[in-house]
Amino acid sequence: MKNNNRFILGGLATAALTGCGGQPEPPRRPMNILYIMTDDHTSQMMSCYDGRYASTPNLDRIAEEGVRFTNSFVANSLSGPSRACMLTGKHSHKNGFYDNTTCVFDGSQQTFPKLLRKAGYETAIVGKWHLESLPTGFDHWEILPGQGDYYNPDFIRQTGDTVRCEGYITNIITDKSIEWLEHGRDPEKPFCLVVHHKAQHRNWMADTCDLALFEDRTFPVPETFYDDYEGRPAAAAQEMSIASNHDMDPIYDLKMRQPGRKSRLSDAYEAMIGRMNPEQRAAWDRFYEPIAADFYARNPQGRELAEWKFTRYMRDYLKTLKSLDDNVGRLLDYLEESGLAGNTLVVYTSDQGFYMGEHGWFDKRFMYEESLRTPLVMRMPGGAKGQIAEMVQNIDYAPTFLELAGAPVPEDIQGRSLLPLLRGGHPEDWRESIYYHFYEYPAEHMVKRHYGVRDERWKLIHFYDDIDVWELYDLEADPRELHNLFGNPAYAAEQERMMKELVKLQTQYDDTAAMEKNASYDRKR
Ligand code: SGN
Ligand code: CA
Repeated sequence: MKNNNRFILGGLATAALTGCGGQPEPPRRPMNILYIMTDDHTSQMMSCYDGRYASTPNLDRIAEEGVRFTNSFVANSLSGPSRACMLTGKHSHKNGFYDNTTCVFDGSQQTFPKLLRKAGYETAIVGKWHLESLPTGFDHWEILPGQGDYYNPDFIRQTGDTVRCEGYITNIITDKSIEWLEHGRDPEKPFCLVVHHKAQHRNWMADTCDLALFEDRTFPVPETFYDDYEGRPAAAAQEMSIASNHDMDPIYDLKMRQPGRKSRLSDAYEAMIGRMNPEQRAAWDRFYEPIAADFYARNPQGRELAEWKFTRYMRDYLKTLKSLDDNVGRLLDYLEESGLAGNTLVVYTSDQGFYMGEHGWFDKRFMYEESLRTPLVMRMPGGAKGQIAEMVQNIDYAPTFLELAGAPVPEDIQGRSLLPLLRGGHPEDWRESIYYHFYEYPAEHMVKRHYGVRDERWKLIHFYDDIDVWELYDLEADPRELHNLFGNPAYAAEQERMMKELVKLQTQYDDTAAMEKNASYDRKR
């Protein structure tokens, strides 16, 4: 066992502890865990991280009353893989869930909810699951099939039946979560409730009550919006460009529907709005029809079209986010009102970051900063407040929750407990770099397979499979990652150092398949 802590009591912490004065402390109840994760919510769109675009007062509340991690990263920037990393505390090559398209999560493997149950917790998950097999290790679950729907979504229940729920997804997930907290759980047990929101995932369909918001807002395009990808062939090969009508579909993504007009994804859009009830549909059409009529009448082209699409994308994302923030506020309020807040760790994060026009993109996948990073704020009663700058990763959540519960952390968990940081400590032996590996290729958005290492200042990436390209970035001099320094003799020492760091992490995490692909380094450097 590792990361043992002095609070381990084996199962429920009901025994008396000896305080520092030698006096027994009163029995302490293990802390509850509320883990809220939003799909595709990026820190550029969370006001405690970035004040330019969004206002997220309820999410910020968690950070204000607790901590905000300023260097929080994922291990594989995609939904299913991130969820598997989070549940197991292991990188993709160890948990077996590499990509969304070919994998089925092996639910017989060790996960933190299973270990929490052994420690006496009651566990539940509501919302997006996206791991193909059905959940294991949860006392209660209600999940969306696949990506789920924004309007009148179906839920798969534990009984095996699929039921349609009337309303807007973010409200429904919150209702179900509060319902379980209020009436579903065993009040005698500590709980771990996992709330997985479907918003902010494509295609950013807002609640009808939020449609009219942000229509007066315009946004300067990011500095890298017109990136030419020079020196970065993998970046040039992607299909996630806002400007491209193939990649970002005006009908499906931006709701520019007109009767008789077709596009690559218009049928998928018809199916989505086909789920709406007459009232929802009337509000929807009332809002988007005049915008579509104006758009097709003006028929913008070139940069005008790209920037118009960017504006609509940003507005829709913000509208969807408004509901998300409101609903997280409802959950926080419930914790206060029910008296649970004083003994509940609240975690808010996303399954990865997202591009909001940086490099001209939407979507994620790349090891570049915007999608490698993920928002992470936590509020632990009695815990530290402020910012935490240590590099943390989504494989760290599982050991954190286990340590908090007083449960042993199995040796094979690859993440490290964040509890010392949450208690205000700064362990000297904290990690100095993180490891990343993305596998979903060939696939939608055409982001090539790659792995790499990032430390405080440098990043080394190897794109492989049908390409063999190494990239090196100095994040201090080039935070937007526009200048690939790989092979530049002026940076040979840093390059060598980062290569050694990469091999060190691959060895530590036992990613032998990736190590075999390192051979090209010597040919290319
Ligand atoms: C869907 C989306 C993609 C997105 C993936 C993965 N296309 O396939 O744009 O990259 O999900 O997202 S859509 O036409 O179905 O909207 S993930 O967050 O679930 O990994
Ligand atoms: Ca996602």
